[in-house]
Amino acid sequence: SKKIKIALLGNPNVGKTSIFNALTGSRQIVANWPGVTVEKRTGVMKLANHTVDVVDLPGTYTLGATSLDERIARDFLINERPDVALVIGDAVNLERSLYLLLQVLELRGDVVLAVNAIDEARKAGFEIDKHELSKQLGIPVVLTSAVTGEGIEELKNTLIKSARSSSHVHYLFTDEIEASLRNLSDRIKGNASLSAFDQRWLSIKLLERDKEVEKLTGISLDYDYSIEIAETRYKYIKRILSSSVKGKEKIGWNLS
Ligand code: GDP
Ligand code: K
Ligand code: MG
Repeated sequence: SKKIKIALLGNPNVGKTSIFNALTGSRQIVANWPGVTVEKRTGVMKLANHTVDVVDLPGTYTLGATSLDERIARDFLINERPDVALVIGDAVNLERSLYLLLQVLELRGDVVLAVNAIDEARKAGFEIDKHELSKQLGIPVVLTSAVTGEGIEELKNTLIKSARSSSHVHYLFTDEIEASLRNLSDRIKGNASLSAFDQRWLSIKLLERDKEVEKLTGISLDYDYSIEIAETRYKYIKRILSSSVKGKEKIGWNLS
């Protein structure tokens, strides 16, 4: 069967490498990303007759490409087009994890969320409803613990099934921002050198005044919607979490 490529990403210290190890076992190579001293871990996951290439991307909070780690993660998603982006979330810091997840969803649709450290969440006394979370986000969600092994087999099966799902837009910005996004998409559409990129994603990045995308598109706006865009994401996350997490008042989650 066809070789599948999966990229792991998530905030720093959420258990990416631990999950990567659980998926690939000893079938892995550690090197550096080209030209930089950031560690690159690649490995192979075996499941039934499938052989899957897995890459452990550097930890990031956003995909803004303002740091080297962010740029490596973002460029990999754009240039290497993995079949699935596996976002590792932290069950005890899910808001922050979802903030990154939404940005991955803006970039590409084939996304799976692993809510890791579910053992710690249970200890802290709250419950995450993975079916509700999955319904709200429109993507598969698996609860995992790299420590107890919970959810690892389910995650492997979910990853194999998820390759080649289709892209969606999962939430909308204000009418004003959506109108700007349509305008920008129209401007970008005519540019053949940008055909490899998702137009909506490029447009969002232009409204956020992303320097890389400004260079890439040759478009630089004289307004900046990055605050409004961040607020929309956070509002959406709050709504999702209020329906899919029980007992979260016990741990006092903080935003940004
Ligand atoms: P990374 O920075 O995202 O690659 O995270 P690591 O895999 O290096 O893990 C960071 C820390 O969290 C380590 O001490 C792990 O042992 C711990 N850890 C990872 N996954 C879990 C988990 O599911 N449950 C618990 N309790 N700890 C975990
Ligand atoms: K941790
Ligand atoms: Mg790591």
